Amino acid sequence: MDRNLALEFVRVTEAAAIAASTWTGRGDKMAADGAAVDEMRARFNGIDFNGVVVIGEGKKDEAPELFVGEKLGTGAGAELDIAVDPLECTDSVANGVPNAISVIATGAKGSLFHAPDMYMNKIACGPAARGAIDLLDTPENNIKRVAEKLGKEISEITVVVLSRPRHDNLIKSIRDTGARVRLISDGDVAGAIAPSMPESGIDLLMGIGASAEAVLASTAIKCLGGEFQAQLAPKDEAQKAELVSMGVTDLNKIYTADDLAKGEDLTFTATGVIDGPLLKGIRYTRDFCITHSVVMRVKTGTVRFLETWHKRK
Ligand code: VTB
Repeated sequence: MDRNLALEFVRVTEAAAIAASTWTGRGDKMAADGAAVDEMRARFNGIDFNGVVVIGEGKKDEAPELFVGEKLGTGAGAELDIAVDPLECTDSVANGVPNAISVIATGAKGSLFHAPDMYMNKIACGPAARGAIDLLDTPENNIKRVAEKLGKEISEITVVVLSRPRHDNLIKSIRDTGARVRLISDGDVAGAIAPSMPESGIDLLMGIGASAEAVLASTAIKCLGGEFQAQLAPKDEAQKAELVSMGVTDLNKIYTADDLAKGEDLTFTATGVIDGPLLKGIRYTRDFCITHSVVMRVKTGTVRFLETWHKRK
């Protein structure tokens, strides 16, 4: 039977998100991340699949759990590449600001890009603007083309950008065109997916974020029909050498969502911790903890939004 494992993985992101949410606003990002990681790992291992973490919490010696190369699942069933971010936006949870999610992407063995832990320069748009973006072109030209394609005025275009000093010039060039900038403190997984969500109010993502987030976002962008381009941005010679040792020969290559997440056998599962453009965060009522999740499957093109009420113990 062709099972949609992502529907089982949603229990994993729900549990990780709930665990992380108990740390919202407490100023302790390590504790928030630790709670999500422990919960995610424990839940994974009750599911019948044969997974290997290709994007995780770090190398084996840096991370006790969900490290790159770690095997997950009972070992029975499909062989899968697993990319996880048990808590995307640890700082946001610590500070109680928007956009944190718990997220899992899967692909057939060998399909997810084994991203080295470094920055990538990124641009993403939604389905209606496909063909209008070019990472190597100026922000001005990209915004003009996207506005034209969407039938909008430039002043109606909103670009989401991570709030970082490295983006000062980018932010200025975007504002100089007349477009709006939506700054986010963290979370360019949801940021990259947002232009593909019809009601996000976001037309583009631009700027530099982490490579792991690029792979995670690619699976969802493929499912939703948007477009994504990214280029590795090694910060020094040591990182360049790391890429060469991994077999990356073309350091200028522009990776598309298809390069980062190959084929159709791909899933994306996420649960909101704190409200963001993709998902609502966790709500507590007297008797229930309410989670909001999304489950996407590229093969069938299904996007399921789930609201789950968990009885509080
Ligand atoms: C981004 C952001 C993440 O890392 O990818 C960022 O989306 C990149 O690193 O939520 P810097 O913080 O150094 O800019 C996160 O903030 C955390 O993984």
